[in-house]
Amino acid sequence: MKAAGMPGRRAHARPRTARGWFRWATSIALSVCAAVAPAAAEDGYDLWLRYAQAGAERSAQAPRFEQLLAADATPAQRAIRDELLRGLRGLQGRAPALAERVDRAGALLVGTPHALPAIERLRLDLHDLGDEGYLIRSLRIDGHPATVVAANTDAGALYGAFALLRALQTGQDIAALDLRDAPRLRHRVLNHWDDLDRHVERGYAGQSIWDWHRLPGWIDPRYTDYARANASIGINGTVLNNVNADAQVLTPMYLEKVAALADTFRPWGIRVYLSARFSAPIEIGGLATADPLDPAVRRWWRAKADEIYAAIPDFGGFLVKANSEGQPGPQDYGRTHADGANLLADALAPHGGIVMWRAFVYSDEEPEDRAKQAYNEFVPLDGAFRDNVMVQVKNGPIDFQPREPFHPLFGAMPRTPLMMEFQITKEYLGFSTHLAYLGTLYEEVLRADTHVQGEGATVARVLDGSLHGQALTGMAGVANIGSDRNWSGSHFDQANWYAYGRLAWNPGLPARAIAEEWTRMTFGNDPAVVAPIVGMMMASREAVVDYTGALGLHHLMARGHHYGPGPWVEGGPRADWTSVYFHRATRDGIGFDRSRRGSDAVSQYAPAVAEVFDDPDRVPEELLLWFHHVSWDRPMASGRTLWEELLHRYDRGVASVRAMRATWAGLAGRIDPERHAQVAAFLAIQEQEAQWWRDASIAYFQSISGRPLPPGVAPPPHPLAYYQSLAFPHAPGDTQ
Ligand code: BDP
Repeated sequence: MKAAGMPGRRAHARPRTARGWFRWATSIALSVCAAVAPAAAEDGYDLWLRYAQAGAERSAQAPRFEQLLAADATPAQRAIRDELLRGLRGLQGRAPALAERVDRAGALLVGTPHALPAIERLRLDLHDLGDEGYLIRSLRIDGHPATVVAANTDAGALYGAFALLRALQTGQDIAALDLRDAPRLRHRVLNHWDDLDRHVERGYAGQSIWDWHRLPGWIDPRYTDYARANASIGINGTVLNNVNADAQVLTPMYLEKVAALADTFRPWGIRVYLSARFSAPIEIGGLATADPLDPAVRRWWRAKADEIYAAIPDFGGFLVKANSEGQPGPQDYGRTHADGANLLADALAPHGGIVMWRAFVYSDEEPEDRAKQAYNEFVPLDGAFRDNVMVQVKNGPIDFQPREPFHPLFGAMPRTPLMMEFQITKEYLGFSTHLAYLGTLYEEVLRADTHVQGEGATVARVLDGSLHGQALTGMAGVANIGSDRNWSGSHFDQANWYAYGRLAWNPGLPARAIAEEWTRMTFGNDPAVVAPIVGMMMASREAVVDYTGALGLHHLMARGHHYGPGPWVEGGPRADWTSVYFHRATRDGIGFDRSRRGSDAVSQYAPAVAEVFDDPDRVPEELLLWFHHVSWDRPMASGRTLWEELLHRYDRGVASVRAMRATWAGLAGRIDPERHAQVAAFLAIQEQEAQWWRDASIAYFQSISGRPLPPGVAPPPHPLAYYQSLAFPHAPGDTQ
């Protein structure tokens, strides 16, 4: 990522000729414009690491770093030093001088006591910072004001360096710093759903960034920028390939490519992991079975792990999707998920690797209620997994819908480390064209109270291990990264990558604070820009919930590609892949009865939660139709009937998008034209599609409810059949 230079710093020599005068005057005029206008030609590649805007805004009196003391003996140390030089050059207008000792005001010391004697001499208390924490402190050294970023490891120093740059970028006062921070979760990983042919399942940002064909010979510089961006938000692991895995990635030819990526990421504290296909021993190993209890299968995985670690000594481990959506798994041999996970765990254990075994499972038989399956299959296995296994659980019991209750497995497996799986890519929230800030979704889930041990047993506390004393902790985010120049397909989708990383580091961070941080780093510190953008972001996810189906409705999207509305979807291979299975709308009412009188999914939650969810009068209205089948005429808190409330929410959602468009239009001239124009165009698409969701959904639900549209609710412009006839055979991101 290049840091844009400071505008208008060049001295202008006065010309002598008339033509020269004209050119001189024009160049002065242009440089004055450049000094006041927002930076031009922003294509989003620099993400939140632009290192420019805050510098342009900083006053000449602001303290500067004049000297940098940093070790450079290892690739990791050089990465830190170079990032600081790059960042400070952009932010301050000039880079600090590299120095070995402090001899003037404004020294910055970065590193570990071990690597940098100047830090060793400070005798700082680093004992509680662990392997990845850091402290940043303003102090005086030999009478000179200085700043130290210290840690026990290079990784900690790296995170500290990025935290310091963040403080500068967000316009914080750096004269009196005193920060200590360490990650609350140990494994903070991205899950790429990238296929080896560069197709990205549920990817809306172009192709996979992994150019497998040219690896390992060609190391795209983008890989380093990817690692920098991840390190800047604390991500320390990446699963390179799709959970619907191709066994080929475990062959020697691909492992060489994986090793090249691992080498590139290592200085940035990032380990690589791979999705392992459970039937790999058959497909690439020539065995007749993949039975986890078969000795030959066990030997095969051990040898495979040894082979991987010989090439990648810090390989992170395997992610596995087994016995889910047709993927092979231990149940094919009458074994359990624990048998399967432990097979791989045993192979990885001698090398320190872990298994992330997904709980997104459902059996081949049609379930009575798909929401109950993961709990039913996994709770009996609590305590049966090896120490180096984490069970990776999606945030809700169905599938990354715009709103779901928290997954009932959180809190229900006290003897098993559970890892959160969030979706960063917006499969169900408008692909990459809709503006939907997911920080609020993540926050809602992380703060949900499981009540498993009284009040305050939040999902975040299940994850950080404090609730049940787990040492192995983590979070996974399904990446939204692709080959698009702006990485995520849209400028605002970068915020979701950012928010995911910050919450994986500290699940207690407020979504609003993260949105503000990101906005400042991405669009600048002008309060007239920050406040409106943060306002848009904070309201955006609720808008999507409203225009796609509020009040606990879920799984209403079109079949297959999931683009656009499809509340009418029925038939096909499985009932639980249809919309009608989930909304259960009839002439009398709507909603999935998961109460004790229905599927009894409520009983998978702790009693204090179950009691609330079970009662249609107490369950939050946002989840009413998730847990209850109720009459269209049911009175709601607003005084409207349920039918009217649903209509109201559809209209409210569209109105929110319209309001976002107006806010954004008002920012013209304050944002660089390139990014402004693209966001404006995408918001126009979003408004159109929100309207489409609203119209199609109302047309459909009215055909079922038979209720009239109250005054003020516009009838859909087309008959239901029109919406049902729309087809999008090449919508992006579909499964192959
Ligand atoms: C669903 C996606 C599908 C994934 C699946 C999973 O539609 O493409 O393979 O999740 O998480 O949401 O395994």
